[in-house]
Amino acid sequence: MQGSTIRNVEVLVASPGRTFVTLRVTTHDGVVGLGDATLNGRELAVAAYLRDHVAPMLIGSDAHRIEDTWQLLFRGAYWRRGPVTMTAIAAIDVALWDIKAKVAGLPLFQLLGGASREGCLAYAHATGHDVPELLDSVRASLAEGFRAVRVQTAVPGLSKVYGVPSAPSSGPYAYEPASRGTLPSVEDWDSRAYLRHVPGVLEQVRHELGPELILLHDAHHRLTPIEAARLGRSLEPYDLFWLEDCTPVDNQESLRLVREHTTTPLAVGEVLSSIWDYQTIIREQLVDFVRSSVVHAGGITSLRRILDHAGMYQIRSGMHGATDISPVGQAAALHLALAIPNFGIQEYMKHSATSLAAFRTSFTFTDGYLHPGTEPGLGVDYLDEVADRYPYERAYLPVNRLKDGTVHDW
Ligand code: EZ4
Ligand code: CO
Repeated sequence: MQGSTIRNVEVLVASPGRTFVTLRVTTHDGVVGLGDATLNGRELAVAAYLRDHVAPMLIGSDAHRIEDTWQLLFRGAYWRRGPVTMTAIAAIDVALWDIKAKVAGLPLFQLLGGASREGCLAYAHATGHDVPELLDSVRASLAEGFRAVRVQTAVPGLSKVYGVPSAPSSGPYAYEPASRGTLPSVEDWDSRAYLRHVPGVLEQVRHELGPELILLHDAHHRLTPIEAARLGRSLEPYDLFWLEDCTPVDNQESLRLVREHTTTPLAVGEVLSSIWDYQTIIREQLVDFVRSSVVHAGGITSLRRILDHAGMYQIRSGMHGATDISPVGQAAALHLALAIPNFGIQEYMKHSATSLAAFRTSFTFTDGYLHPGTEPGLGVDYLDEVADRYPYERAYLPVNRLKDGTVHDW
């Protein structure tokens, strides 16, 4: 397979609408594979990791040896795991899957076992400063065909809360947490104010929109385990599909306490990067959904392994799909989501028109369901002539501080 040796590995950094790091692998035969290497707020660390340390190792190697390459980059680095390393490995892994599927002439999901469903149930983001604005935002998503919606709300007394844009929302996709500028923006936090306010909002949303709508909420890593337990219990009457990141997931065992107190389904993992980060959570069945994206958890090769392990415990997928996952990462998620047995739901935060001008995508959204499309490979092209018009601009995720100035989890 001389023609499938890797001729070129390029790291493309651009900010069409927001920053994306895209990896492009080209074989001697001219087959091109794309991978998403975007790590929000720390993009250039992954770009340097790939360009300076990984690319030189891959030139001349066989693009078809996906598993061997994954093992080489994981075990061969000696320094294992962590988001920078695993995002870099993911970008290579996805690009090699893209190449293999293009050589086979098949959409990638066919190489992963073929379709297990007709489409992947997607959820939208809805957001509002108050309940009427939030209801308008949910209704806008429903009008687009969504059957599942994540609801986030402002909290009285807090000037800026995760999931709610600072200016009145100009549509369901106006929210983007990373801000351009020289320094991270500072948001404020008060768990007691949040816990007092959120159950009433969920109650009104459920009451207004009826029992069938699939509702989700993201607590975004801010609560202690006992606060998370209390929130989960107080939200039980409103039948959430999941409560996400109710407490920071660094200590996997902390979810035991939450689990003992509530039947609200739990989702964690958008910040986790390897199967080891899930070891206790999965084995003790402490959550219901795994949130890792293909991009930040080592690619299709390793996320599939995590999800197979999760499937033994009836835990399903809920892959991260915020706008910092590029269209390449989103397509990779959809190929995997269509094929796995234990699919749960797919986050779908649409990219801006500017972003979509730089990436030609072929996945579809119909009646609330996403489908990766049937083009060979991932079905995404990178348009240099568009992306190159948007040079890299630094952007940071915000940081959180309590009233007394203490840094809190964002
Ligand atoms: O804050 O993707 O569920 N989605 C999220 C996201 C994350 C961002 C971080 O880069 O929590 O909005
Ligand atoms: Co989240």
